[in-house]
Order: sequence, then structure tokens, then C-alpha cells
Amino acid sequence: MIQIYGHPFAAFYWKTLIALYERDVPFQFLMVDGDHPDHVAAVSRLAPTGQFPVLVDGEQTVIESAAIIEYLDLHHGSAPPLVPADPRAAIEARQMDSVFDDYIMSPLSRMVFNVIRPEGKQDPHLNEEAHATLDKSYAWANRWMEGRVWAANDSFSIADCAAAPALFYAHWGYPIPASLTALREYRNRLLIRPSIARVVDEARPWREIFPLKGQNSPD
Ligand SMILES: N[C@@H](CCC(=O)N[C@@H](CS)C(=O)NCC(=O)O)C(=O)O
Repeated sequence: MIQIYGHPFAAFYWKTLIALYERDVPFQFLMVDGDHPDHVAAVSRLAPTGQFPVLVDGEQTVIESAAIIEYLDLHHGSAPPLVPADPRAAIEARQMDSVFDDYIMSPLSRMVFNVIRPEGKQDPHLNEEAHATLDKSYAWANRWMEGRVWAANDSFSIADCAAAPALFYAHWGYPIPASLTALREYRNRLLIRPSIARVVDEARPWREIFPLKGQNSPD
């Protein structure tokens, strides 16, 4: 059985977990936290900065959430691939996967890391810069989602696996304006999809550790 290192509250782990649930793939979960120093040591060895998710399948190790999803498409589960088999459709799915990771999840992560820095070490400009990035990204994504059900090619894909944690956490830390109805409706659509609702539910016990909590309701 494949093994996945992660943490139930970690956004990039969510991406792969959604894919595992979508494709109905059995796996052994290996929690990366202070109570499991052996798992922390393993991801430190297997990934450049000790980041997760990390997938181990026998002799094969795969790092990076997008690569793990492509690996699952190829080797595990029977649902349609989350990166479309048609290379032309795959371009749009990979494009939107990167958009949600880089322009929504990433600025939100910078805000989180800023808040948890030691007292006096916070970057006073960072929030303003991250908010400006999110303002642009939200507006762009709202235009992109007008008339669409899913983020790429009219079918659920890797792009939606990335969008779910990105929009879940970003809206919690820096609300999506009510005027951006297409993006808000897309976020709601994601949250009721069974694979995503399950991931969100399983992460509930860790909500207290979200450093930007209290700024907005997550769901
Ligand atoms: N590009 C990576 C990002 C992975 C990432 O940032 N993971 C976070 C958890 S969601 C992490 O490991 N943070 C702890 C660290 O970087 O030390 C991916 O797509 O898997």
C-alpha cells in the first residue's frame, strides 16, 4: 500500500488527499508533526526543505503535490485522470493548478509565516503586499470562473484539487469580496464536493492552529 506523509491541516497535503479520495486509492497516512519525529526526519531526508506531501510507493518516492497527483493518475485508482489524458486539455489543467498554488495559496502562506515569526521579526510590508496580490488574483480568478463549473476544461481536475485548499484558506485569512460572485460560488461548489467536504471535515480538529483564524468564517 502507498504511504503519504502529510498533516490533515496542510494545504498541499489536501491537494493530494482530494486526489486520493477522488480516485478511491487506499493509503497509509504518516502524520508529520512533533509527536512523530521519525516522520519529520523522513520528510527532511526525502524532500529538499522537509516539505510535504511526500508519497512512498515501494521503492518509488514522489514529492510535490502536482507530481504526486500525476503519479496517482498513472498508477493508482480507476477514476478519470485528474490531469486530462489529452495534452491540449492538460495544459489548461496544469495552468490553473499553478495559478491557484502560486497566486492564491502562496501569498496566503506568506501571511501565515509572517504572523508566526518571533515577536518583533514580522515584516511590516508583507500583509499589504500579499493583500495586493490576492486582490489581483481574486479579480482575475473571478473573471476566469464566470460561466465555468470547474477551473479547467469543464471537468474536475488537478486545478480544482489546488483551488480547494487555496480558496478555503485564502478566504479565511483575507475574504473574497462579496462582489466576486463567480469565485465565491465556485468556492462553495468545491466545498460541497464529497472528496473535499471529507478533507475539510477531517481537518476540523486542527482549526485552532490556523494563525489567521478569527478574521472570517472558513465555510
Ligand atoms: N510545492 C510544494 C509545496 C509543499 C508545502 O509547502 N508544504 C507545506 C505543508 S502544506 C510544508 O511542508 N510546510 C512545512 C515546511 O515547508 O517546512 C507542493 O506542491 O507539494
